[in-house]
Amino acid sequence: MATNVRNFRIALVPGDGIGPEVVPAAVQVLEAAGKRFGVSFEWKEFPWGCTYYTRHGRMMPEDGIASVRGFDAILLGAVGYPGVPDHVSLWGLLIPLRRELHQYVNLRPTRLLPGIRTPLAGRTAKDIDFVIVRENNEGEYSSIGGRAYGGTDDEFVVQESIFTRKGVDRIQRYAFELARKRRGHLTSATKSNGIAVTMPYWDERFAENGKRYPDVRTAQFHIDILAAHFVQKPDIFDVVVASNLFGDILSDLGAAIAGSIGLAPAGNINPEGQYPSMFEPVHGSAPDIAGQGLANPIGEIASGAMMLEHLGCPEAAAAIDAAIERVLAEGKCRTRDLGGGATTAEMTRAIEAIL
Ligand code: GGG
Repeated sequence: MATNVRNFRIALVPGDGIGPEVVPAAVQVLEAAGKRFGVSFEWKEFPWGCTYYTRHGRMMPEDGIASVRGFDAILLGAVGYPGVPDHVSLWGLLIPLRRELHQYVNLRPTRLLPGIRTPLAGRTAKDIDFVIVRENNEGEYSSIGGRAYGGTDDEFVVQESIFTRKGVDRIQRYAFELARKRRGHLTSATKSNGIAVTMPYWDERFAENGKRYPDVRTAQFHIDILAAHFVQKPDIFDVVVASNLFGDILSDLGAAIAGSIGLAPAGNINPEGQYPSMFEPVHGSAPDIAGQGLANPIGEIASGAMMLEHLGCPEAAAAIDAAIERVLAEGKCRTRDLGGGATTAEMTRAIEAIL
């Protein structure tokens, strides 16, 4: 046991569906890693989400953002449940947290782990190892727009995408920096043939920002063929930078080729550290299996490892990742999404036991 214990205050937002099942699993594993590496946690849970909505008519209290603002980080489960429209739940909780805490980078590592079968024939772990850098604060995720002539034959809706110079440059530069630390290759997701204003602008800034990084090799693909390349040649990718919507879609596809969306972690990062960053699995609330103890907790646990890395505890983070890899490589403990019968609790205990 280390002597200099570091303490972190973590806000827990389990949210909806399987969120309240996988967040405690991550806490259990983080506690175990903390004991080994001299890290302690002060957890505070915020019971926000769709159940809160049914009681209070909102997804979180008015001062919700202010109450998590002072924490070192936030660990979130999932958002959304039948009965509350998806756009209401997302725009009432996840999106305000990401935006008001200036978490403008959504980091989504995509890796085929040992012992996990990819649906792509003939591919192994060395072929699937890339990071998606998703713009997280603007782009196609926008509430600017409206409806006119409602209920008539002339009815129409308009929604504006927002691509600011500041927003595009900071996400692209973050991705260039990350590529520099990895294998030195960055792919940009575009659609500048069909989306004729914002995407040519995205491409123009990509070319301009790239001038600062002559050592990083670049590629650029329209999102449609880029999706096909994820399936047909995943080995060409190192870092992929994408707008908010493209990055979201690509990361579910990435998780699928890496064997299961239940395994995929993510970090909503405020790189400047002026606001807490927030960690959450890529998966959603999975109402179909909620409450049955069947959810794979690995996406949440691996998000917890990303949180530790972000907080400056790389050894503890690496130990959690190594424990996950060992359990998966051994192949004895498998949740339903991986073709097995293990429960959330059994998978959590297997990872904790290694730590
Ligand atoms: N684990 C977070 C979660 O519930 N994600 C579901 C989802 O649909 N998120 C939308 C997004 O990431 O933009």
